[in-house]
Amino acid sequence: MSDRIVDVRITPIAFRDPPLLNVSGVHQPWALRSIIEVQTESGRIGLGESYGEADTLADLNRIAPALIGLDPFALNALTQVVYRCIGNNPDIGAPYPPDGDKARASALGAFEVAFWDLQGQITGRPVYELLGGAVRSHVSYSAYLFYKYAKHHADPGYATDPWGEALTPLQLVAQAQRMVDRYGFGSIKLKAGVFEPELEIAGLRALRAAFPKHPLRIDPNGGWSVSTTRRLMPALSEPGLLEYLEDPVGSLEEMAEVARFATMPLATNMVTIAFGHLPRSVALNAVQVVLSDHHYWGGLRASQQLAAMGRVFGLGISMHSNSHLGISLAAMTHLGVTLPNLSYACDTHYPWQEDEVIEGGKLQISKGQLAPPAGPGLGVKLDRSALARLHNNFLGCGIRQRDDASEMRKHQPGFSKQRPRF
Ligand code: GKR
Ligand code: MG
Repeated sequence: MSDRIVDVRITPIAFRDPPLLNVSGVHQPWALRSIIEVQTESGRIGLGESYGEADTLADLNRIAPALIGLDPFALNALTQVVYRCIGNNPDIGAPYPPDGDKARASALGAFEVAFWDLQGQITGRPVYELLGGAVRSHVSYSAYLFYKYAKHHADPGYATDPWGEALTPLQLVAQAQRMVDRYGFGSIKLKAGVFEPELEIAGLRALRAAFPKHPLRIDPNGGWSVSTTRRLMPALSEPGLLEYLEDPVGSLEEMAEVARFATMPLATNMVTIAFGHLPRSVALNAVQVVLSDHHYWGGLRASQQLAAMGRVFGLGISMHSNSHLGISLAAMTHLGVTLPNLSYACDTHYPWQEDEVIEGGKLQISKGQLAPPAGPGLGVKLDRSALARLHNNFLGCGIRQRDDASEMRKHQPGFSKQRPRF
């Protein structure tokens, strides 16, 4: 039964995002995403969700017309179309150019999820079954803590949020408590690189005291130098403090240097972010845990391949996140239940977003876990009025590129996003 693609729509959206701090600055009041709809001749609509910045939108819109006539089962043809449209290279076996690769892999991931959704609808099967079946019923997610301001700078539409300020260890613990109470998370990640590292380690210790059994991680996003990380290592090595240390430093070579004196595994979503990075990463033993992310590794199939590489080379597999809504979470969860070696709770920004674009509102994480939404495909449907409202936000918000540094300069005029910061 053939049900070919007749229409592809890319709708940019914007939703409210709290003032979360990181090494690059602070989140803007609006986060951008794109909603991808791939429609077949029988009227089925496959969904995807990806980045909403101008460069991604341009790539997706360049590819969209070339998908007309494709069969949603033809994932290799999809790959070739993407490679032809982005980077002018139809050879899917060609070496991975680090610069071009993220753009291609991201575009592929965006459409590939919609193709899987269609395959599921056509066969009456959930996506995880098409991916080989579940090895677990639920995916575990971690409480993703951020230092944060109480409100955005001079944004009358977004005066405060229910999370409040989090700038001190006590406030961090309160944030964690709220996350754990509401969602039952069983592990905790702290986004760091914001304050002097000793202050952030004091935050970790406060979390450890309040949540003695929760595995903890810290992620300064390359905000520390190698020598700072060396200085901090005794404190970070306190027994039972960290399950892994994520991207303390900003390059593969520096991660390799840190790995030589680190007492815990190093994780990354910054230095090993494409298949072409794996050989050197493995040769240098620069990282021991790779954060998968179907949005930029090339989709669900590529993420399974990454997990297989992890098995071959003894790398742990975890999952990275950015601000996102429910189509992404559904895809992450379908994927996550199929990965035998998903050895850590996955990151998600989902609790930070109040808005939703799928029917029925927010998916419910409970006991720190989520099962894939039931039903064929991804198991989620677009809420058309929410889509129109969020698109309207996009048209009016004035943001076209995420820029945490400029946003931070409204709070601290001298802020620069220099890295390493400490
Ligand atoms: O949302 O501020 C943020 C994060 O810092 C995000 O941009 C990172 O991509 O969550 C991510 C990470 O783990 O590095
Ligand atoms: Mg990270």
